[in-house]
Order: sequence, then structure tokens, then C-alpha cells
Amino acid sequence: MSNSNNFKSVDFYLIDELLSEEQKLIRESIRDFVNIEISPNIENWFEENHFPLDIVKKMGSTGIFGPTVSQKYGGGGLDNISYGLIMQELERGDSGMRSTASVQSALVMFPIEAYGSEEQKNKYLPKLASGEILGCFGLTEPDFGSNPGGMISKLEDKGDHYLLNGSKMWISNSPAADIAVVWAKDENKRIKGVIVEKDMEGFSAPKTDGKLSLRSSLTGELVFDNVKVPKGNLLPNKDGLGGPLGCLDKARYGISWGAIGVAMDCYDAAKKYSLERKQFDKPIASFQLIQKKLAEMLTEITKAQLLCWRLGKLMDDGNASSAQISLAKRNNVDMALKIAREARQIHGGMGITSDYPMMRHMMNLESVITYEGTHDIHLLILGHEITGISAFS
Ligand code: TGC
Ligand code: FAD
Repeated sequence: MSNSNNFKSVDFYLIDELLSEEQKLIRESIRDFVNIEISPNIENWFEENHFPLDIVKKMGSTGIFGPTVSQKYGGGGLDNISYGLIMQELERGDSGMRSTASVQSALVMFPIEAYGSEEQKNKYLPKLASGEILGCFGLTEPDFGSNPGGMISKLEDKGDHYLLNGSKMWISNSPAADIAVVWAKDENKRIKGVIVEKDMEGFSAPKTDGKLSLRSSLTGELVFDNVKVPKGNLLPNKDGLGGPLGCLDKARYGISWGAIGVAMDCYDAAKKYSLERKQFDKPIASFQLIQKKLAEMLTEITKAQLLCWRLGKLMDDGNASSAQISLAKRNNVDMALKIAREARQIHGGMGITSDYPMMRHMMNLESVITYEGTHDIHLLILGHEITGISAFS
């Protein structure tokens, strides 16, 4: 059985030398959190399709939410490498747990800080940071997934309030969320963001059942039936598709680090198992085909680490482009999925059981390679960057 408590990061290229003492301490503290709060329980939560709501406050008190949000609003005031390391450690535990944190930090706290009024920032950010309240992000609609610009949810100005109608689908955290950052079109077909609170009349968030992936994360719909949204809940400082897409940049960056955590967990399990498991009177690690798999895993993890470290620096300097973020999200999630499959094979039959993490990671990554822009959508974003020609219009 795998034991993640003695886990050590892969560091073949001495990337730790590029990290500050503070960054390493942050990574250790999240690793401890995962070892204590997540790893011992995750296989049960996954099997039982259970989202442990109390993890939200625990994540809040550990400083997981809003790491790059200003301390003035309860955030961590940290750099992007620290944010990435937090995501890496969390996703080593489970992609669903990282999802909860991604949504809260990048898709709810980020837009409120970047596009919100001072009143909104003071009202919501400290509570989101501490985990007192949970948020969700409503962009995808039943008929508009990869093409969110086509959305039909409507926001009508009724003088003293807005009237919100429409629905959103595949929304992480939604059934338990206290607030939702929702994107809808105004009378001029311009996309606007509003903060919807869970007890607003006409608003519901039914749970989506039957998921074989991210089973420890809650997913649901958002349904708006003539919801009266106070004028003060409009995010005043951004409109257009660039609003939600700007949040996605922040979340996709975090996912590119998170995928490294999954890959490291699978590599670690495969390395240990191959040294212990004997066939033909020898550890299977002595066979060249197993060594090839391990060597390729190490190579791909190392490349992904360097990619993320550099991207983090570009983010800190405000110089990271959306296409650079697409490249990292696409490469790293695909890399992690391939490593999970190879690690599963190294475990033979044992690899399909919940004694080892690979199957859970593989099933989770099928969502991760789909949400925040599918693998092919990111390829087309890169194609646009290279050629100057959009494949979408
Ligand atoms: P396009 O014409 O390219 O752009 C429209 C406007 O948006 C601007 N823009 C961006 N701004 C900031 N960041 C980005 N990454 C941006 N990409 C584009 C662009 O400048 C333009 O601005 P303006 O002011 O001129 O209007 O739009 P398009 O309709 O052709 O877009 C296509 C595409 C592929 C780029 C985009 O729609 C896309 O990325 N599709 C994928 C959808 C997606 O990722 N959905 C994610 C939903 S949320 C989610 O999955 C959360 S899971 C969370 C979890 O559980 O962890
Ligand atoms: P579609 O857009 O219908 O795509 C289907 C297939 O067609 C894909 O393979 C796609 O790559 C391909 N395709 C589409 N357009 C093109 C094209 N132009 N060229 C080539 N191929 C194309 N959304 C939110 O707003 N908030 C959330 O919190 C959230 N959480 C999620 C959680 C989970 C578990 C999942 C599974 C999804 C979540 N999503 C969320 C939605 C997610 O972002 C979408 O599923 C994703 O963007 C893809 O949209 P779609 O599922 O409608 O697929």
C-alpha cells in the first residue's frame, strides 16, 4: 500500500535552489496539511462521492485561499510561485481538493479583488479567505462550454436592481456555495459579472450526480429564475469576455502546478512499488522497460517544473501571456495523465485498486483535461498565437 507521508518532491534539476526559504516553508506546511487532512481520507471520500464541507474552514485557516490576494482583504499577499506550490501540494492529495481551492481563490476572490468595488472587497474577501463562506464561478452554460461568448443568461437593468435569468452547468462547489460569481449578458449583449448570494429568491443550485471523476468535489448547476440582484452586486470594473477569461488565466496557471503534484504522487508510488515487487526473481525495477517508464516520468516532471517556475516569474512581473498559460496547462495536465496511466501499469493488477492513488488521479484528470478549456481548445489558442488566425471565428 502506498504511504504518502514520507513523500519527497522530485527535484532532479535542483529547482529547490530557485525557491526562497519562505516558498519552501509554505510548500512544507501545505504538504503537512495534505498528509494530515486529505491523504488518510481521500480514497473513502472518493469512493463515497463525498465532499467534506468542513475542509473549507480547515483550508481557510491554513492560508490556502487567496494566496495572492492582498493581506488588506485577508489574503496571503504571496507571489505566484508560492501560489503554484500550494496548488501542487494540494493536487498531490487530490484534484477535487485543488478544485475547491482553485475556484475559491482564482475564480471568486480574484475577480472580486480585480474587478470589484471597495465595498464588495471588504464584504466578501476576508470571509472567503478564512473559509467562513464558500464561492463558485458560473460561466459554462448547457449549450455554451468551449464557446462561453455565446452565453444566453441575461442581466436586465430594472432601475433599482438587475433581473437575472438563465442557467449554468458544471459548476464546481455550487451546491454548497454561499455566493456565486456569475457571468451574464446585459441588454447590449455585453458580458457582466455579478455576485449572487445563495438565499436570493429564484436562485437554486442543484447537485450533479453520476460523476466518475472528481468525486470528492461538489459539482452542480446554477438556476436563475427572475433573481433580483442588487445594483451593488455588479462587478463594476470589468466587462466583456475578457472578465471571466482573465480569471481563467489565474486558475489555469494554478492547474499547471497542480498537475505536477499528481504526476509526482504517481511517480513516487511507481518507483517504490517497482523496487519492492519481484517477478522472475528480481525487482521489476531491474527490467529495462520499467526503467524506461520511470526515466520518462522523471524527464517530463522536470520539464513541467521548469515551465511552471518560469511562468510564475513571468506572472509576478505581469508579463505572462494567456497563450503561455495555455501551453503550461495543456502540457502539464496531459503529462500527468500519461504518467498516471504508466504508473498504473507498473503496479499491474494492484494498480486498479484504491490501495494506490493512480486510478483516482486518472479519473480526476479526465475532468482537469476538460475544464478550464479542453486540451484541444488550448491547442487552438496556441494555434491562434502562432498564426494570428483564430480557428474560432
Ligand atoms: P476571443 O475573441 O479570443 O476573445 C474575446 C475577448 O476576451 C479576451 N481574451 C482574454 N482576456 C483575458 N484572458 C484570456 N485568457 C483571454 N482570452 C481572450 C480577448 O482579448 C477579447 O477581449 P475584448 O475586450 O476584445 O472582448 O474570444 P473567443 O470567443 O474566440 O474565445 C475563444 C476561447 C477559446 C479563447 C475562449 O472562449 C476559451 O478559453 N474557451 C474555453 C472555455 C473555458 O475555459 N471555460 C472554463 C469555465 S470555468 C471552469 O472550467 C472552472 S473549473 C474549476 C475547477 O473546478 O478547478
Ligand atoms: P464542449 O464545448 O461541448 O466540447 C466538446 C468537445 O468538442 C471537446 O472535445 C472540445 O475540445 C471540442 N470542441 C469544441 N469546440 C471546438 C472547436 N472549435 N474546435 C475543435 N474542437 C472543439 N465551468 C464553469 O463555468 N465553472 C466551473 O466551476 C466548472 N467546473 C467544472 C467541473 C467539472 C467536473 C467539469 C467536468 C466541468 C466544469 N466546468 C465549469 C465546465 C468546463 O469548463 C467545460 O466542461 C469545458 O469548458 C468544456 O465545455 P463542454 O463540456 O460544454 O464541452
